[in-house]
Amino acid sequence: MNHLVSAFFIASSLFLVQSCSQPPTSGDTSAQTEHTKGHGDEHTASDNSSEHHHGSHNHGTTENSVTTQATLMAPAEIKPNEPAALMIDIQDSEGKAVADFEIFQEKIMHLIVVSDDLQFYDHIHPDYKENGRFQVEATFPQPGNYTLFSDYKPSGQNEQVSVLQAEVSGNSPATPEVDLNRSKTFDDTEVELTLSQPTLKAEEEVTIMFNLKDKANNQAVDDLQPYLGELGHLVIVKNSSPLTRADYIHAHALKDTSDGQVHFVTSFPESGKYKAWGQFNRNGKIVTADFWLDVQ
Ligand SMILES: [Cu+2]
Repeated sequence: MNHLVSAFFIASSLFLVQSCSQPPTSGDTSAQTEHTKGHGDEHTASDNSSEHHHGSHNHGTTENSVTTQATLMAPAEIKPNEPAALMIDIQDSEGKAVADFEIFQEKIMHLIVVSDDLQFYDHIHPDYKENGRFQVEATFPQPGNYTLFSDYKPSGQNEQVSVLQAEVSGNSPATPEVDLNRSKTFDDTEVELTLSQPTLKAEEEVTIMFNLKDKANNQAVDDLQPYLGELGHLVIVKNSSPLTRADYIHAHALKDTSDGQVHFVTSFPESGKYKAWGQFNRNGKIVTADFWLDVQ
């Protein structure tokens, strides 16, 4: 740790008010772009549980919004495929360390790492040290720019998402074309994506359905286990530059679907190309299934 250079990339502070998977009710315009995270029903914070009734929230007046900021410290040079020790400091709007956090979805911080061309995705869990500081080792496969969405919950506050950026040395590879194929194989799992709507439209609620089959027998998988407390997690990032908090969507799986079916309800803030990564736990092995989506 002591030969870390304090290379500050970006400290980003964001208002993340009440998160939910429902579109905001009419009359609420102030927080529309932030309404991109979904909660499972059991994901109920003890401090403000009255706001969590099956996704139908009142967005007007009861929100407990807070501003935090995150600072990323990384080695002066990050090389491709070499583990890099990262530290993330969380501070309040006055620069004071935020020291107390709540565990949510089984972890104290969720860190989503994507390459800015959305080819690479990783979901890792930094350890909390003290005084607002988190540590994690991350490996970046290719040169280029990366964005880190750091998701955490200061005690007694709403979930926060801070956006950090890192650069990996070298020449970044050419970006492959956007592939809108809805049927793909990921190791032993065949995944087919279906949508409740023929066309995805901005600000319209949609159900995104992952249909998982075992490659060996072509049958619906029957070995799904909870992953971070739920049947699956879905992260969606809008293809844009630079990536911001508004480009990040996190949805939780609906309950009680049949074998091999994992469904998510979400909506997209605006039109564009989005990359979606669904993550599922097949008996201890995490399957990450990625698809591009085109939103009109
Ligand atoms: Cu996580």
